[in-house]
Amino acid sequence: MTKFADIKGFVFDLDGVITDTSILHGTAWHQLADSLGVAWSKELGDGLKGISRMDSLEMILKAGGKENDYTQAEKEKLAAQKNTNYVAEVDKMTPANILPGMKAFLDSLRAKGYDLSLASASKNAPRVLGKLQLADYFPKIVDPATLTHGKPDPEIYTRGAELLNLPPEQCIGVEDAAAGVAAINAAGEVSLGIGDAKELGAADMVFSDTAEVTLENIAKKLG
Ligand code: B16
Ligand code: MG
Repeated sequence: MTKFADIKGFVFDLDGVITDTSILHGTAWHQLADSLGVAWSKELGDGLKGISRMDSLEMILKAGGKENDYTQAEKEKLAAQKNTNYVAEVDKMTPANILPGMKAFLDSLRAKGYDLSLASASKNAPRVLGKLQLADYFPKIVDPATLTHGKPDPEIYTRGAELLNLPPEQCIGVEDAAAGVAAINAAGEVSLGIGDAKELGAADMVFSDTAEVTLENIAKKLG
């Protein structure tokens, strides 16, 4: 098991970790599901966390038994419609939308010389970081458009460690979604989950809230 002293870098998820765009994603998908006549549920919304835009649409259509009702071109139009609604909300974001403690945590990582990269499935990640005024912290962003597989496949976290030129076992991956924790584990990194310990039970360590994520607390858990 990796010791705290072995850790040299952090690979971050964005949505649900640095800011709560998961609510905005959920609202925009909920709107689309309503317009398609697909019944919405909390479980359906939670299952979309960390899942790419097109895979999310597929999951919604499947939940409503409509997976064969649309052509690829029509699906792309639906996904674009959701994205237009989502981006309109993102553009209202400010640094006040950074989750509790996360700015201080990023500052402490920088001060201690840890290297950072971003492993978000979101094609809107650079835009979101800009709105939060955090773009400077993340010059190294995995481009999700270049990936073959989405989370829970390890690819995005493997690439996140490669951007840092670090072996995966020297990196901590930070996630709010079960699919993301599975991706971190499969990439061979140390997984830090933020959220419900039951939902994120596969993580090496779980914090119930972003405010608890500090280097001191990580060191305590990792030993
Ligand atoms: P976009 P993460 C993920 O971001 C979201 O959790 C997920 O709900 C969203 O569908 C996905 O990004 C794609 O986002 O439509 O903006 O490209 O959690 O991996 O940072
Ligand atoms: Mg997330």
